Amino acid sequence: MKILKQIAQCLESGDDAGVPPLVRQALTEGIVPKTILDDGLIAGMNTVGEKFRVHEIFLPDVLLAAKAMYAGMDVLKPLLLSAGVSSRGRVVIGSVQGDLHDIGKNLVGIMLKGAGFEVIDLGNDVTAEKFVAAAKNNDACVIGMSALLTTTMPVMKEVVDLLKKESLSGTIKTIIGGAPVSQNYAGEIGADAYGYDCAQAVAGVKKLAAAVQ
Ligand code: B1M
Repeated sequence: MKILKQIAQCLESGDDAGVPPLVRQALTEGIVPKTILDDGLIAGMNTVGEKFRVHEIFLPDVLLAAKAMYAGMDVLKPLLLSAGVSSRGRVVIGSVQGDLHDIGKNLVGIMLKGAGFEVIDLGNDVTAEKFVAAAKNNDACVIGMSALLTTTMPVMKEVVDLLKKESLSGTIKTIIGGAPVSQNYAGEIGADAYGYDCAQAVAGVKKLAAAVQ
């Protein structure tokens, strides 16, 4: 669809004022929010990542694209939230220590809220100790961790290990996600679930919450 391509291109050029009207236009054309998110905004961001990887663009360009991504997400957020039902349980989320990437984590938070979970968002650069303390203090049933860097992924294992050490693995479950993370990695570190995208994150959290409640 032409409009989705336009959204992706506008995001790639870092035009944060241009993206929202295009997203609204896509909605009036009857395209569902999830498609606009996946095939417009995220598709554009993936191209940005590829161009950055091959040094075709640089960090300031990526920052501008991130700003444009957030401008588009602001339009979709109320629509993604509207499916909400009463609380299914509390989930602590965050991007792991050393990681400042928070767009994917924020999307996961929006979708979880939309699915009826209470979300405690610790932001980015979150230590293992902070994840576990927040889950304990808030009586959360799941910790959701996001990592976009290969260098920060190991913090996920620290969280899993800390839960084990404090004998909390039975009552607080873990789910991980982010571009460098995989189902295999989840198995390797002993995390309870892996989400490829925010929709899978919601499905995974639902299963984990049902298992501990
Ligand atoms: Co950075 N960056 N970045 N960056 N950045 C990547 C990740 C990179 C792959 C780019 C590249 O080289 N091609 C690369 C990592 C290489 C690696 O480790 N293998 C990289 C690098 C190197 C860096 C710096 C080191 C660059 C530098 O300083 N020289 C630096 C590190 C900063 C730090 O964190 N300490 C850096 C900085 C930045 C910005 C600040 C400029 C900006 C982030 C802004 C922000 O988040 N507020 C940025 C961005 C935007 C990117 C790319 C281009 C896009 C990431 C993104 O937001 N994607 C990225 C390239 C890429 O991923 N293609 C890149 C859109 C988002 C919706 O997708 O977060 O993957 P994502 O989330 C998905 C799924 O992964 C999943 O659901 C979402 C979709 O539904 N998901 C979960 C995510 N979390 C989940 C949790 C779950 C379940 C699913 O359960 C809990």
